[in-house]
Amino acid sequence: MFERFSKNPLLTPKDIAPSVPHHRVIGVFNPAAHRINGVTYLILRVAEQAISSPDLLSIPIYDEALRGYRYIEIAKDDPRYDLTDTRVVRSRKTGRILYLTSVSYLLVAESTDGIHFTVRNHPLVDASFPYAAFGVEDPRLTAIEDKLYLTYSAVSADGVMVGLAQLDDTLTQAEPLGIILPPENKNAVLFPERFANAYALLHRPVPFGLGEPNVYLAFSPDLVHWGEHQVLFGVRPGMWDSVRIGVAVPPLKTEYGWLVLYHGANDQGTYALGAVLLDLERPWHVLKRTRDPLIEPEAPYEKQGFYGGVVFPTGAIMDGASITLYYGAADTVVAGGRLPLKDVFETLHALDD
Ligand code: MAN
Repeated sequence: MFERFSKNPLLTPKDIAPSVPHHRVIGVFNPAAHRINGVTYLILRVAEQAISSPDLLSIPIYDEALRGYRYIEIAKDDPRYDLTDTRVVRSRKTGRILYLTSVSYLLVAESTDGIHFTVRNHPLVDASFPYAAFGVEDPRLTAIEDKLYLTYSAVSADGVMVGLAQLDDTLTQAEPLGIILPPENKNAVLFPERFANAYALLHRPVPFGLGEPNVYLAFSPDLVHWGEHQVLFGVRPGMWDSVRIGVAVPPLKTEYGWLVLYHGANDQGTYALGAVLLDLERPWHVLKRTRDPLIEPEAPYEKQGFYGGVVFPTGAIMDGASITLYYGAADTVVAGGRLPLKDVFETLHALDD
């Protein structure tokens, strides 16, 4: 049912100049999306690695005193480290993540046809933001009462947490409003409307001991202080979304309810897309959920890349009868396509069905 754009991938690392000369861009992916007055904006996640000798990994970490990066060098054959997941450096002893292998920042691109994008030169949000020395990742953009808000993952030695920023109309300035959820939490999206005056957010904490990574709903009087946390939906053992889930794009208002697209991963690390439907007035009521993936990695650029087997939508624009989706493929490129609403509703099942 998902119709990929024939021009895919829309953006690749070759389209982006590195932010410093001795870095190379290894990925442009997981973009937030928004359309104002016929212009489609994407806020791209750009990932860079430091160029180093082939037997070394040189890890960029933002240093406030330097107002730039410092580098930690790791020999690729050092037995203390496990480098099997291309995205992270793990301790062999504890299995825990010590560093990321790349640093990410956010860059704006714009287009009048939604397909051909011009990329700006200056990062909108980068590792100099609070708690982001390891980088800024996976932005989501929501317009609420004509103001633009960006949620993103801030990554540092303290963990992965949710940051909030307000953007101006031209997407040239990001004003940090603070860390709104502590580690580990990711994939936070704001609803475009308030409920009885309260702002609403979906987010995905990762419990360390007991519990699974469930999607939560929370409310706030001011966008900064969040409470009334409640579990909405979780992983499904034995299914394509058995290991991890997270909301993909801000909730889409439809006549049947809030359509919430979410990504899920199985034990093979394959990322696909599903959906739940929430009640319009009482979004804590999950009405329906899809059984099989709406989109899964099929195209070569989704199957192969820095981290293959990933479709990761982060931007959506309602286009009449279909949703235009922008997504990261294989943690390497930006792709897009159209998902007809009718097909999505046909695959949503009542929860007790
Ligand atoms: C996971 C992946 C990476 C990401 C880190 C930190 O390992 O999603 O792409 O960089 O988490 O958020």
